[in-house]
Amino acid sequence: MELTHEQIAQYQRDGYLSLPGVFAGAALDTLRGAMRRIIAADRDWNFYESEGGPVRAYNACHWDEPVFADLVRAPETLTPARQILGGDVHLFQFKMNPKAPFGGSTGWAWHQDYPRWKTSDGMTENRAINVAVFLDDVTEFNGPLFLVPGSHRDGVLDGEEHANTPGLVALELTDTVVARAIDAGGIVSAKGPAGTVLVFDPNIVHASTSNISPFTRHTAYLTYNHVENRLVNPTREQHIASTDYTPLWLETEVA
Ligand SMILES: O=C(O)CCC(=O)C(=O)O
Repeated sequence: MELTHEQIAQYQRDGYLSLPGVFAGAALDTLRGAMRRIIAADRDWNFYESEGGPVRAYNACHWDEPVFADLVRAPETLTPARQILGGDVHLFQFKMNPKAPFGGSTGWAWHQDYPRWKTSDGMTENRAINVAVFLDDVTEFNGPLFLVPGSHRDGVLDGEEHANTPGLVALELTDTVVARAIDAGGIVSAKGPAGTVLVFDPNIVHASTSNISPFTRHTAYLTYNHVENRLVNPTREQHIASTDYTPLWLETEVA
């Protein structure tokens, strides 16, 4: 799935691009089947909201699920990543975030992704991209991602450590920084039917609230990194920050 020049320019300007209807029909059913198997499995790689609480992130789903391993190499995800990053990429991270109904998940405070990867993993530069695949419909009710358009262009902003969830600490942005960013760019809510693909820059300011609706919300996040952009002092485990720099190829390229 090749992005047009206009779509790439839009991504560079806004820091995100929403592509509804990329997965539909049988392809979407296959992804949702894999989602259900991951949810039902007893996995070592999950993070929990609290001890004995609901899952906050199902990490490294592609290790357990061939369907998700295929998703990493699919034209719908890999091609836009390679186009935007301008070369060969590896998979840095794969996670599926649930938003449990009736407030079961706490949400994500305002943050940027890249500062954590720089601090904890030694990612040299922001030459990475998030490709989100909506596995459920995302509406205004079930905890959509909030994005601040254009905020990625300001680079790394002032943040502070926030350690409420072990292993998933985010560098939370200060209220002043968030207010300034929103004053400049506004806020959008990334909604769309299951099967939507949302690509976004790791420096975009983003957050999400808890989900008080009865409707669940699972989104898979694939983070690709340019193969030249090595992690110089990684401190986290492979299921969170992969140092396997093998370039990814589409199925059709390895045949
Ligand atoms: O899934 C969400 O709502 C937000 C996830 C997020 O911001 C993150 O994992 O960094």
